[in-house]
Amino acid sequence: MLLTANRSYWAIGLYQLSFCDCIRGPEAHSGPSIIRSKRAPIDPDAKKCSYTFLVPEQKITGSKKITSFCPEPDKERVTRIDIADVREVLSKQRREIETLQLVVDVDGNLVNEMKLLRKESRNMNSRVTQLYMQLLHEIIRKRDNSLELAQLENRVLNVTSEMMRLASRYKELEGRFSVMAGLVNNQSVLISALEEQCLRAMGRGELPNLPVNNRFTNEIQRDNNNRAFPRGSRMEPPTASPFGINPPPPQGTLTSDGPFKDCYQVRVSGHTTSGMYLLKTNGSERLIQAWCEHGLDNGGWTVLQRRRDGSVNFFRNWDNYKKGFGNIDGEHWLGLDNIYNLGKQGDYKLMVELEDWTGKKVYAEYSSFHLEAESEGYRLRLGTYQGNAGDSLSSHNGKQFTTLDRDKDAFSGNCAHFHKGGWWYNACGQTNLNGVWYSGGVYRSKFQDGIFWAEYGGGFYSLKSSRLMIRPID
Ligand SMILES: [Ca+2]
Repeated sequence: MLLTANRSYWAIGLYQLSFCDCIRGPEAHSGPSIIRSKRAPIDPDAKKCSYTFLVPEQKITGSKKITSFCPEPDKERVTRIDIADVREVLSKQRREIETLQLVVDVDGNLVNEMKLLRKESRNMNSRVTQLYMQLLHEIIRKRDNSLELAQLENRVLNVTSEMMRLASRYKELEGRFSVMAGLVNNQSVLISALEEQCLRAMGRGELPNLPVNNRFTNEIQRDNNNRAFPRGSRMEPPTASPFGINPPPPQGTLTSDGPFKDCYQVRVSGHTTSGMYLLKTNGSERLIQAWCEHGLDNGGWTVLQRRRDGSVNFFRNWDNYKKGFGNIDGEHWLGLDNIYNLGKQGDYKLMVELEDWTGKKVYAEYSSFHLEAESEGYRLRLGTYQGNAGDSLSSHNGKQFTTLDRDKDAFSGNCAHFHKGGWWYNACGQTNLNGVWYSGGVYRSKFQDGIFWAEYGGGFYSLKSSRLMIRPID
């Protein structure tokens, strides 16, 4: 056994032997028996000794005799060397242990670091997975967005092309409308010229066999200055319509007195029957035929405009609106010039009377009313509203008059073209009492061109009848 031990063990064995076995008998050992050699008798003084080790036989039966000779040199010196060796070995082992400890420590740190790195790596993996999913989601979303964008682009393209088509169609219609408006204008001019011609012919007595009666014509006179109406006398040789059509007999008759400055004066003079009367405004030599309404609110109202059956076309030019047109006992427009001259005479108020297709009548009254001169485009000047029709005219207050051939409105186009009338249009406005008369009130046009009063019936309900009337303020 001792033969196979390492060096350190061997050295330790020698150390023990050197202190114990030289003085004790072989019986004290339980391990190998040590027998003092016969050839080296014990001599207490002698430093030299030899021992015989008896090692128990393992495989070989019987004891094995090992003879060892202690070295002759000094026993203590050998022991120091051994101790030094042992110490060196111990020191070396300690260093190795320390080195190993250091290595272990370093390894421990490395392990910890490795663990941290692994943990971080796992976190990173998780984060990368998350980012990947996000990216994937984003890609899918973008693809969806791209699809939506493509669809939207297609729709925009479609709408754009539709818009271009409509714009082109609109341009075409606008061109046609301009042509038609020009035609209407020409016809209006022609009608005016023919009317003038007829009146001149009548003045010269060139029209044969005209019926003679004591009634006025109900046609508004274009140029009353050409005709001498003797003051205080009955009407001049009556005429038929300049166009050869005998009009229905007017409801009112003229009186021998007059002309009057307005219908209020007619009323004050004692006339209580509504009808046509001859007026002559202050400072003007022009005689005006006008309808005086005496059946409403104590009478004395001078009618400026009347609609009731669509018998007169109101889509006319500036000159027509300036001079007036229509039939005094029916639909007519008294003329901007006449209205202006009337308004100059004093303080008037305006009454707007409206009737719907159920026969209901409503009114809007304005506390003051007058027009500015033609140079100001016959600008409308209104007072405050009261009534039960709602106020749809105040928004036109301060506006100039616009016709199909004279655009004074605030709209980029001409409101008269769209509303097919003449009015103090704004852009374009809340009322159009000179628009197209639609039987039943239902429009037959895609334009808002009926006789409407927005506050009563809305913009797409054409009223049955309307009247504009003025009377001096009470
Ligand atoms: Ca305009």
